[in-house]
Amino acid sequence: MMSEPTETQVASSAPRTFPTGFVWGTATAAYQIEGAAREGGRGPSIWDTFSHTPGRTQDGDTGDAACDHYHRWAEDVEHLTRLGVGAYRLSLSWPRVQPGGRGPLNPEGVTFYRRLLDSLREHGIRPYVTLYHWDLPQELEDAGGWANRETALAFAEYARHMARELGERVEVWTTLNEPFCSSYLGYASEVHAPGRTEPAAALAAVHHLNLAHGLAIRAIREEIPGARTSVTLNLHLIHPADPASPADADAVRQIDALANRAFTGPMLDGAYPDDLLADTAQVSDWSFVREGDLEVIRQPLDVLGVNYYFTTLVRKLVGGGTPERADGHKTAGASPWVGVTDVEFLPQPGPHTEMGWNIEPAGMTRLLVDLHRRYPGLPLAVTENGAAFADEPVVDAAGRRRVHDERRVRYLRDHVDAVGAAVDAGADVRAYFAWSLMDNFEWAYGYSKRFGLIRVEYPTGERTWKDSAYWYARLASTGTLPAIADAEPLDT
Ligand code: IFM
Repeated sequence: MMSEPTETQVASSAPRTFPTGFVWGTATAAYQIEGAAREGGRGPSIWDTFSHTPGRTQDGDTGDAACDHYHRWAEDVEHLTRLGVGAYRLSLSWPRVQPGGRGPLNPEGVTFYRRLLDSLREHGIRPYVTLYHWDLPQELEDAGGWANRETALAFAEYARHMARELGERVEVWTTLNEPFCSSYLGYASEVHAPGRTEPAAALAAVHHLNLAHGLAIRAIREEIPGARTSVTLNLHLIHPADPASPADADAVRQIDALANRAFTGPMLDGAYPDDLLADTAQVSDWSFVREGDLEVIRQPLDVLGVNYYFTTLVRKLVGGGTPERADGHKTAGASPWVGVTDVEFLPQPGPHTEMGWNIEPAGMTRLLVDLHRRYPGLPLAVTENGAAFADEPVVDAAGRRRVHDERRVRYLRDHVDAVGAAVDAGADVRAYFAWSLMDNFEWAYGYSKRFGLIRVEYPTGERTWKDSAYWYARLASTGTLPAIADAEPLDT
């Protein structure tokens, strides 16, 4: 979403209380936590291939073992129960339930998720299920991946199968997580699987992901007429370097078109923006958009998922040269910004997280309020928000293992407060999910970045609650924003 620079948020003095029924949850994704990559009949995904390719991930890390959630899921449900969250956002591993991405299901994989969802329900935790969080079955990539229209059709069939198999266990069905990353980072800038540098394929991937979303929602609703459906987008809040500069305003427009409106346009407004098509005309004629596609893609949604971590600062590059690319995405590869050669992404003032991302809670308020104004009838959920910091465990005076992650507590406090400010301003935000329940495989960064409320030791898998977990448990049980100091075990 475009934005003018915002005023710094003023922390309120009275503890902030959220509306009754506001949902507190935590989020994870299959490839990042499950491990058991070659167990239970699971087939290979593009992330198995990518992470096993030398040089693709930090330290050559892979998701082979990850957090061993596949074996420790019952323990993880206990953690969620102790946290007192009302919801848990997880993703299904497509290659675990349908190894080839087409054809027969793998009963062992389906049983794994049935048990997990049943157990969550038994513990009073509502499952928000994402169908695609980046782990495309390798066989589908071998046939062209998201650049191939057939992948969208296969995804719709997979969604239909999952609706039949898992049915009412699922509270909210989310089709895709951050199609921005699946398309541009996977097919243009090579920092995500499948690691391709084909700008035209990236635009085809954008469209086929959008199409997959629409087809999947249709299929789910055919199977479960009352299903609640959603998609999660990592919308960019973009600032111009000079708010008075028309050139910088145009840079904001260009990035907004690629990062945001390439998805909200077809999904929520029923069309690709004209300026996006014009900006990328040198790369593609978009002839992969067929008659009827836009009608399929624009499906009514019950909730829009928003992932928010940082903001983006852009300037029009005048006079050529190599543009600076402090855009928050790994810069090891080619540019993800298809068709854009004259926009610079500027570093932002601190503080920053371990990912190098600037911390700007007010950006979250702005994003949610802007979305609400633009799509007034559409409920919103913050489906991811959190911070990577390198905090080490210590043993406290009582002999307990602790992780004092005050920076994460502060980050969460300020961002949850920012969500509250959006609610106060009228935005219809219904839920907040902290990323992440536990430390996990952070894609090309491997295990080097820790986002969890719960620390995970590698390779033992031992879990330790960080102070942020104690803090979040208080928030989830009271619906009132705890103080930073309220990050102690509940029994002290
Ligand atoms: O870990 C990722 C997640 O998979 C998608 N959203 C951003 C997170 C942090 O980078």
